[in-house]
Amino acid sequence: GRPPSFAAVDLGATSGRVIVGSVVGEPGAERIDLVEVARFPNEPVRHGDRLVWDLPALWDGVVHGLAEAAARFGPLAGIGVDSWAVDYALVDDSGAVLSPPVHYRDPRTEGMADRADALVPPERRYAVTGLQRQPFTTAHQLLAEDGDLLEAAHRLLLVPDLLGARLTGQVRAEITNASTTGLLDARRRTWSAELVDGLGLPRRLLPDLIEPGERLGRVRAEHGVLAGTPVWTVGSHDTASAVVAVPLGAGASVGDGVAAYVSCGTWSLVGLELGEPVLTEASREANLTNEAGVDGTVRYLANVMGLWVLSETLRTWAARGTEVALADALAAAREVPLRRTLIDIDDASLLPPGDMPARLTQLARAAGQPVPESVGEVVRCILDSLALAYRRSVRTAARLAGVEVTVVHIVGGGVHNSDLCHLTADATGLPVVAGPAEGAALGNVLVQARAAGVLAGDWTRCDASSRRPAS
Ligand code: LRH
Repeated sequence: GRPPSFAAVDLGATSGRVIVGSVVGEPGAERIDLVEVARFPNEPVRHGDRLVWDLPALWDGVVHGLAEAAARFGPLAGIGVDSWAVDYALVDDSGAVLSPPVHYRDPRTEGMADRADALVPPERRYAVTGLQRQPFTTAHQLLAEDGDLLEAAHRLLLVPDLLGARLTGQVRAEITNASTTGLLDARRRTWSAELVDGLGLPRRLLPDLIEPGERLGRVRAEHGVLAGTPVWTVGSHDTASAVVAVPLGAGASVGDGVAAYVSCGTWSLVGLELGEPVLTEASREANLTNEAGVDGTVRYLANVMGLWVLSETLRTWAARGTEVALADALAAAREVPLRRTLIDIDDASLLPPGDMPARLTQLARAAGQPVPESVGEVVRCILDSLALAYRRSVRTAARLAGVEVTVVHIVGGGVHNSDLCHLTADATGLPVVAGPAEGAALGNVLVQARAAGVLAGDWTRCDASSRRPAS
């Protein structure tokens, strides 16, 4: 018969994909074949004075992609949904969306982290959630939310939970993504009533939590060819699914240490997989985050500004009439001396959309570095500064977790940028293993296939206990 096939819906900040993973081969020696059946742009739109996600377009891309998946590989053994973190829709008690999800790069969160601090001290919030300080954290977005809307809202649904609810009618909060809200207790993996109350947020907004690897429900009859297909919970935070796909065990062959990863896309998420969160003050000061992973693991990592800086630079140039292809930009950078200009790529000024080269110039000036002028110089500056940030993040995470890192895995679209992979090896002084490129989709499929009993039931994410921080 046909091999069991699972559809992974993987939504990134610039595009969405439906990828089918089929489990082929003998039991015990299975292989997953991935086929991309649909890819659609994810372009934020203006809604009043807000930058929001185009939910109807995303939904359309998802259902068409799933229909295509069913036509080519059906009947599907399952569907799983992952997306970027933190953003949500507020829904009423009939499930209707009250307003489009606001983009995490919208400036409405300005000052909200400070407001949250005034309600619950940052030390306390970190001790409970282990979450990095970022303007866009869900809790901070909620503090900027329209009061009437909040009052009218019955539930808050993060993007993958919203799609899961539309497909199945089941309303849950998948825990890996829930951990990016700033409202989850990192040790107990439950909502923190203390923080929800302390920040003045209505408890009713938060759905019951669910771990990855459960059956959320079956697709409702109204969805035609997909009706009845099981929907499995996966690491619905794309980074959680990407980390599932990192061959972390391969680190053992490179020495006694552990493997670090760079999940490289719009953002570069740089860090370790641990068995326990690191909730110390030193960790808070380093702004490392502890996010909930699959199988009770912890993603201990830093958000590095990522390829966003490069794509927004290319977009700025194109908007000015100077279209530069990525390949040409990278080629130009190769002609410029290494580390000509190093800036702090994680500077908060680089977060919003807008003129990126101008901001890079400002940062270079402020740092007393040569201002990058040509295409090659600007791209050189971005790549070198990214690699430097990877080094800093790998080292800091290792030090604070009390482990030695002996290999770095790069997964996600960034693996196609071989310049960046080589620079990462040079900067960290460690071997770099690149791939898979579709990490989130692969991790999504792996968790579904295990939940469905298609991959051996005793397969676990990793031996998390061996990655416990030294105490
Ligand atoms: C990457 C990502 C990252 C979050 C950010 C908002 O896509 O999910 O892990 O911090 O988007």
